[in-house]
Amino acid sequence: MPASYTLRSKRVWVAGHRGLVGSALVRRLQAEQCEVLTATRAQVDLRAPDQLDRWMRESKPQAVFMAAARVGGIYANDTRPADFMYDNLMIATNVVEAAGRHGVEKLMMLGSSCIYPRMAPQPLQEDSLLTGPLEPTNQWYALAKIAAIKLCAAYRRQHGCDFISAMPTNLYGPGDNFDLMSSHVVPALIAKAHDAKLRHAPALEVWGTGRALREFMFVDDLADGLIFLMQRYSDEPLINIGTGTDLPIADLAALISDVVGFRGMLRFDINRPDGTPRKVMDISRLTALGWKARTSLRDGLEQTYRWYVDNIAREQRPAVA
Ligand code: GFB
Repeated sequence: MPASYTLRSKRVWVAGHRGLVGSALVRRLQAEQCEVLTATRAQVDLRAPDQLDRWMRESKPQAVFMAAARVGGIYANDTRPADFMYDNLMIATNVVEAAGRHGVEKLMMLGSSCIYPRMAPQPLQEDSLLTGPLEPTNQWYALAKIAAIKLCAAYRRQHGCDFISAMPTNLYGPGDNFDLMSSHVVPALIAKAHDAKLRHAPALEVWGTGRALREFMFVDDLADGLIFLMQRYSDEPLINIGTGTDLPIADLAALISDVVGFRGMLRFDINRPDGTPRKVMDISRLTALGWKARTSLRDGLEQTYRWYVDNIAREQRPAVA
């Protein structure tokens, strides 16, 4: 349902402002003539309802982008199920409940394409939610996010809160996490390709078969789309946000090698999991509202690599594959 909500002159809280998505939202909100509110973990632990209640009473946000979450790539999700489930359940529950109690006008919950069943028809439609078993490597994170989406729907129904849920596809960009054991594939391959180039290594190690298919969206495009949805979307069903285009991980690795200037081979480690065989979003609901992503994958990777060289690589010793 198209809606009209303005951020102008509002107090807008970006929960999770230091993360990949939160920092892109803070950048993009500079153009909206609103007051951006942020809270560090030292100020408020979002898992602690009392701390959050106090902060909400003092800060009085009118709109909330719920970008705070414990996130990570396939290895982190698979090996730290308790952290991923507990932290995300607690953070989402507390923020939604506090937003409802303190009269927040509008809240956007952010999820992920991994909430959809592992074998859901592709492209992934919003209606596929809860129609089949989840991907085992990230079911813990996915379940917490599904609970968060349903919580927003429940507050909407019972209390009339204008809480909406947007589901981004796999993301990348400046400010990403480049730690090899907890990162997603794009920052991992950028860091490994850069390191392999400097060491004149013969090969770049890529996890899995290289055949898994993924869609990638540049985080500044995402921030623009989320602000568009905050202003234009007001309904219970979740809404996908992506590019609608995917590619095999092997092709992504070849493209990243080219962007980084690594000329060696790709070596696939099939002892590492592929995860979901394919994840590409059906973006027809979003497109019908009149928004689409602008940055090509190559452009986005070039910007991300430049950010990595300027901000991370200079500070670091060589990465380990
Ligand atoms: O980005 P990624 O960790 O997350 O992995 P998921 C995507 C694909 O890239 C998988 C492969 O098939 C990986 O095996 N890959 C290849 C690599 N080389 C690497 C590497 O060096 N590092 C990493 N990390 N992957 C996550 C979920 O799933 O996606 C989260 O676990 C969340 O819950 C997030 O939904 C968006 O796409 O598999």
